[in-house]
Amino acid sequence: MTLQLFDSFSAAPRPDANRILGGFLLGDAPADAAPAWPMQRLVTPLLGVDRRGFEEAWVVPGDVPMLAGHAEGIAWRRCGDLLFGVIDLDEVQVAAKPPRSALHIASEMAYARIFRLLDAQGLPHLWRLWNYMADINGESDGLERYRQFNMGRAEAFEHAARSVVGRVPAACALGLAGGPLSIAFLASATPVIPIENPRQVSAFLYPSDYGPRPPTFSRAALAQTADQELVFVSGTASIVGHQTVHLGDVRAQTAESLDNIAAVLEAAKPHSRRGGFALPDLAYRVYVRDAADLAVVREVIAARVGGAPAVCVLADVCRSDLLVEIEAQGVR
Ligand code: 3EB
Repeated sequence: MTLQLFDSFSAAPRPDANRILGGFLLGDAPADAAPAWPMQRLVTPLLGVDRRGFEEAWVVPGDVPMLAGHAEGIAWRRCGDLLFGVIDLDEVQVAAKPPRSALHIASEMAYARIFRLLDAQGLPHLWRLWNYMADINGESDGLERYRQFNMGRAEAFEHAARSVVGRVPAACALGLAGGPLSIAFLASATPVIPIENPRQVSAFLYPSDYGPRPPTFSRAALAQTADQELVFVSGTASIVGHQTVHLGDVRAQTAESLDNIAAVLEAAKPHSRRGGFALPDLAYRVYVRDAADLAVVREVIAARVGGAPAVCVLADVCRSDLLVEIEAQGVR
């Protein structure tokens, strides 16, 4: 099984719908009818391009049967041992049960549903998760909403008897102006190699200064199949140790984030069968808190990644002092 990444900024034509395992649509273009494949929509402006939409999709070979399903708010497709799904959960439909907020409960519920689906499909190994929610830095019930999400996520992992430290998937968690709690996921029958960053405290070991429960993700995941190696670099920000550095300085925050990605790639190298990945080998998604920072962010990234693709969107990063977050993936 080979996985390929399609994106709508490339010159290549979009592959046949029956070969798309799942994907993403970024941008604030009015929505067309939902496609046949699971697609996570990020309704937020694209930055620095003359386009209203950016589509990205994971493409599988045409000769392996595609299975699909839709239940409990999850749309998914499976091809061989790989499954891509999206769950959208409208938290206003979820009742708070003090002291647990609606977002806390919705997060726990969404992950519990994902874990049930993966158990039913016999594909327990999560590779990568993409988490989006409205108003991520907003506070309700005396706690920042990202911290509420972290509580629900950690509880779901525990209820499913999954580890919350060490072997955890790669992920990102961002805020958008509105919309549901939306979680996309890529899972498989085989585990990934989780990679940590020697420059950073593992997020799952963050001290309680950042909330009652630490985030459940690894800094990167290295996936090895018979004929491919894939790397998923989690959302990466200007954090050294466990602290935000370069307060208010978007240029330095961007450079520090890239230093962190480079360090993660370096840490992955000894595990690679193909010599690892370097910064120019990856495709980037960049979350910028303030559109006015775009030019600086793009300049710093371009200087380090060469011509590698990088799509920028407006989004809130999960600490209010972080101005930018960068994630990346690569296939070879
Ligand atoms: C950080 O390093 C920045 O909660 O899933 C990055 C990637 C971040 C994933 C998550 C959060 C998450 O803590 C924030």
